[in-house]
Amino acid sequence: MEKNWESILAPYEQVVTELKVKLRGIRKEFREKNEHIPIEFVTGRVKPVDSILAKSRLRNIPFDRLESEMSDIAGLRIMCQFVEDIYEVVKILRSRKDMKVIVERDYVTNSKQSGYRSYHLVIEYPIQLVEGPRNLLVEIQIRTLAMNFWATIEHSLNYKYQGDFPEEISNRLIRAAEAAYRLDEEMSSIREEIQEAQHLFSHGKRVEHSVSTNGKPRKEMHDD
Ligand code: 0O2
Ligand code: 0O2
Repeated sequence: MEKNWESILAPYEQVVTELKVKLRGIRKEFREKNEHIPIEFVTGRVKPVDSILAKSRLRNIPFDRLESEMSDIAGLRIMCQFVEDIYEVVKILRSRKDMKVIVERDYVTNSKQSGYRSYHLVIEYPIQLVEGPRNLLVEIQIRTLAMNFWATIEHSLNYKYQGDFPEEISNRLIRAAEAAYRLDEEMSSIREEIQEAQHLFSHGKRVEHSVSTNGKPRKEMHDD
């Protein structure tokens, strides 16, 4: 019988939407406290049906076990400026009462053979549906902008080579991953300087926004 994927995936769409709002909410909390924001931006997606089917064939996951065995049908990605921010975000997520971290994979300190770096969490997230509550698995990938740059390029090259890179290309990718990591290390070493500059910049923007052309204060606005 033909499966109704739209209704199967609807709860996952809801999870992704809810979590995007919550994770972006964390940004807002830090901004309001005028502290360094460990989250630069958040993206999310529900895995496309053809990718779900391909992965279930590859991993031998029967349809009735998709919910319990495919942990990335709902996926969120959190991008950070600094490596240190990744661990701060992990700490924040571990301490939340509205989700439960059940798996952690630290590919930041233990990069994959490909050169891939990122911190992966699998969480259990409860949602409320008309037919009752359900606990769904969600994969959250946390990485720096440099790690994301590398992973995005490598992922698109994967489409061309189907994971079977010529040796020359995979060596170049490994070197590029090392260069991206060195960039992260350099940025971390001048982190305080950068943060101070960002603090001054965002403070300047707020002052600019709160003074209107006639010099009278007006409603405060914030830029992202
Ligand atoms: P915000 O509040 O500015 O982050 P949606 O469901 O509409 O919110 P959509 O269109 O499904 O989001 O896209 P996705 O892939 O979930 O998230 C894209 C968000 O990431 C967009 O934010 C982009 O502006 C942001 N984004 C993507 N690339 C970058 C980047 O390189 N730097 C920054 N700072 N942000 C990036 P929104 O939707 O405008 O919301
Ligand atoms: P997509 O949607 O195309 O990104 P799991 O698949 O979670 O059951 P696994 O394979 O041990 O188990 O998970 P892992 O390695 O923790 O995470 C898999 C996801 O991490 C991948 O999803 C990618 O998004 C990302 N990833 C892992 N290794 C690499 C890599 O070498 N390069 C890039 N660009 N991304 C990587 P999928 O399944 O590929 O799906």
